[in-house]
Amino acid sequence: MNAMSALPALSTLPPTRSADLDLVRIRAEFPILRQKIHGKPLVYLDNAASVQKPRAVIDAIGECYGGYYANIHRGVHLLSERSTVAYEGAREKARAFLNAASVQEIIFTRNTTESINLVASSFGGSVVKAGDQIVITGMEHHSNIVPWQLLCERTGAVLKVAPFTDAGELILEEYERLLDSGRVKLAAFVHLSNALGTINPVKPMIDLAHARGIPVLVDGAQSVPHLAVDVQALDCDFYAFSSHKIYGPSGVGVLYGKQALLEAMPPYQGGGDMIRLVTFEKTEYADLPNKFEAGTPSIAEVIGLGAALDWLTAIGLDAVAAHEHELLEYATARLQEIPGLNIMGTARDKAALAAFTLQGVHPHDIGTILDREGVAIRAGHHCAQPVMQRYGVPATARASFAVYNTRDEVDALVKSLWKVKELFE
Ligand code: C6P
Repeated sequence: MNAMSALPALSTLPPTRSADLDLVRIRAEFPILRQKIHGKPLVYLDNAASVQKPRAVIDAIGECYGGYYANIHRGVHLLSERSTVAYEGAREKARAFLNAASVQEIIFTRNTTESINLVASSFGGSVVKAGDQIVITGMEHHSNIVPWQLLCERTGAVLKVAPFTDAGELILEEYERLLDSGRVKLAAFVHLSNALGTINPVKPMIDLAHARGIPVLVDGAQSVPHLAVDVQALDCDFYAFSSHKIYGPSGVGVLYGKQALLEAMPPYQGGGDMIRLVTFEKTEYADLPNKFEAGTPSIAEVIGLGAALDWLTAIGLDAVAAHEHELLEYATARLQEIPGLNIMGTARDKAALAAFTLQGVHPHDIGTILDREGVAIRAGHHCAQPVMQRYGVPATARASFAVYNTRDEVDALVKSLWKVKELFE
């Protein structure tokens, strides 16, 4: 019996059912989803890498460039004023989205990576000394490893890594033990792992650090599109995310930081817009948030992020989370029907992504064959090589879900994987 003849019947469950979402309407808002790839309907399951953009975001960017674009904060003319109002309006939307106390706590950067580098360079550079320690976890993206390694190289500090279980769950006692050294200057960890899907217990992790006077940075690159985040309730000191993973354009990131910390930190980069007064002898820096936004920012893209946050808020993150959880459960059950398929990351608290290996098939081959079926997934180490090393694999295939994905698409993924099996048997 070959693999195809073993193909189980496709789902008898309603294909686009979701508790609270009108998926037909939501999907219609994404022009890119209408196309065919290699003659097959596009099934886009690479959302953890970057998610597609709804019409509202595409239009907001077009309206800016087509209607009122000019540089911000500088001009006395009307277009500059209008662009400035829209740009600062997006800052208020980001503040409200994270429930930050003030817009002064919202810094626009290029992406999560730059947000973390800003903290490593500015906070780390001024606070961390030789012999100090930074605590991260074993499931970090390279963006939350390498900036700290660079800081350690510059200062003589030491990076400490809290381990996780085979299921992909952080070992909280080990994390706590690392915090107890008396030398930890910052704990920096991922909210939602891009390689495993694990949702970390960030609130207890923050509280454990704060009980020892240690500030915390949370890498929220993957969490913000899937979970409601309230930085005041979490009480984190820094929170970083990228616009392109939350239905907004690329080229924009957000760094939330508590005002007192940001005020005490030196600028990250020097240039225009971050100053109050410049002489050749001395420069006085601008107030927050401008102190950390040197040079002309990604104006239209920041405005596009504002539109994305409005769009997602209107749908409601609770409804998004419920729908995606349903998809995850369905996808997990269907994937487990495939012999030789091993899901990596089975944490009890897990978001809608499935990373897996298939016995005898390299993940890149899986990705390439799936592409011919119109199914876009990511194959590789997902910029989380230590996670691959932890499991002794070079790479995984990863299907990651967004609000617009359907059970039909899970079925298409599973059907294509049976084809992969057939080709390799
Ligand atoms: N992960 C993925 O396919 P940037 O590139 O700066 O927007 O985001 C970096 C980043 C930081 N932390 C986490 C947890 C991430 O998942 C990412 C980006 C993508 O998984 C691209 S490697």
